Amino acid sequence: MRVVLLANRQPLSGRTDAAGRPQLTVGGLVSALVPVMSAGSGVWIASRPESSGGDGRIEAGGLAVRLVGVPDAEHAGYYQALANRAIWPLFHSLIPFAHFDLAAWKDYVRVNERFAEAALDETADDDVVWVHDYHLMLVPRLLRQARPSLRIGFFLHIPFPPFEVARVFPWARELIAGLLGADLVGFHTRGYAEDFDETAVRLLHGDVRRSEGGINVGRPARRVRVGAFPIGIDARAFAREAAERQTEIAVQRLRVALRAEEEHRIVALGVDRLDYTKGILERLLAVEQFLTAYPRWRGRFVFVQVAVPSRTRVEEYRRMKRQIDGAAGRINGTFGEAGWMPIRYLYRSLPRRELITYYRAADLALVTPLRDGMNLVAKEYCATRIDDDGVLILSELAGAASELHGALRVNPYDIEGVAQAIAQALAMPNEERHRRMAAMREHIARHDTDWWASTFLTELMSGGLHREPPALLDA
Ligand code: GDG
Repeated sequence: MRVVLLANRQPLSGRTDAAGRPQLTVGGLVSALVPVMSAGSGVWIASRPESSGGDGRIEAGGLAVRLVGVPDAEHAGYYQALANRAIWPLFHSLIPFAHFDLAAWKDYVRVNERFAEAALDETADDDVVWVHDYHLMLVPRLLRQARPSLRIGFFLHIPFPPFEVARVFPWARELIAGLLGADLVGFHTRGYAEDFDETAVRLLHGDVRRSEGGINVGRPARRVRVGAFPIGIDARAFAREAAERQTEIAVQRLRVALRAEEEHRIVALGVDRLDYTKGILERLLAVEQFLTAYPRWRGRFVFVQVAVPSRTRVEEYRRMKRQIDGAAGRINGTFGEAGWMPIRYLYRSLPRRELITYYRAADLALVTPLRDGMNLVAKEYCATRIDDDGVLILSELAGAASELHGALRVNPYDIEGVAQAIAQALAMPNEERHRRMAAMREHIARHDTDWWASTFLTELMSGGLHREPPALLDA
């Protein structure tokens, strides 16, 4: 079976690492799908603005990529204005961040048409098409209209919002009808799948009826299956790289540089794209609150925040960066001393080995998004803790909270609650830390990227019912 995969962003950054291997672009979707696509014979279709080269094909690192050229102005409307400034904030239930613009919507429609045309061109009758994420929600319907018998899957990497939020989107009916062109629509959690079902039925009433494990569309009815497929990571690769001698040495060096051993300092870590959904500002305020409420930890607690630049041309992101810079400076100014600064703030993307070094060096990870489809950083942190040590503090508003029961759960808006969770993590007995981490590692190892992709694709091919994924999930 050949998979034709559609995702806005192409996975190859165009750069190579020291060993000459192609470097990947940073982001959850790319991290998850590259292992799937580099193992097979399929093609990855992505967009590229004309000024960056437009139409093209690239093959590297076992990946075949077809690039769909898009005029720059149209790309800006589709990507910056509609996908990133309208759908992204709204689907994370952050309504005040959302901006709606008819011209941008038209660009979105046009780019979705371009993707559908490229997919039809690449796809033989027995191939399957797997469409990804919120940039391409109209594509399944366009493909269904052009080729009714095609196998089409869609996976949404971000949350699906409750009906009352979804209906705010001025073209919500078109988006939902777009997705209903698929045979199978997948989400990270059962909660998102249920919100989608409810939204579809209430917005498109008459044409759409609920059925066990999915939705019936039109008359005679065509069945669209809807299910939860929590995304995994390449857990084995993370564990292997974490165990390498080179990583061990780097971890020791880093802990020495942070004076973690010599002065018994605790190292806490946050890793995110710099995005307002990730709750970085609130997390800094929680660190400030922790140092205020538990003064005995001053001088003995270091919080490292890695923030990867993202969507730097969007105004909301620039404003948020100024706020985060300001808060980090203020907290260091208030508490810092000659030999100790509570916050180390890295505003750049780290090479993968360095990222793994930070994961392994951290006594606790603060993963506190305001809303997050899944959050792979939480899973990666656990997968690298091959010593079964370390504490994960996890937002209950991240999809990952449905699976990672060994984490300390927090409400990211509750600054005092997060500060208390830090204190609880620091007081946790060794045995409890190990037990919690071992359970999470085992779950992550069993439900890895291969498990996720094969569960989705098997379901897409089988045509059976799917509501309960094999993993145990909360709503
Ligand atoms: C979307 C959804 C969902 C981060 N910093 C560096 C770096 N990263 C990598 C991490 C991880 C990925 O980026 C981030 O993934 P997340 O899942 O945390 O977040 P999003 O980018 O928002 O992803 C999310 C995901 O899609 C998958 O469905 O989980 O909810 O929002 O893999 O390792 N990688 C490197 N250097 C860094 O500095 N090399």
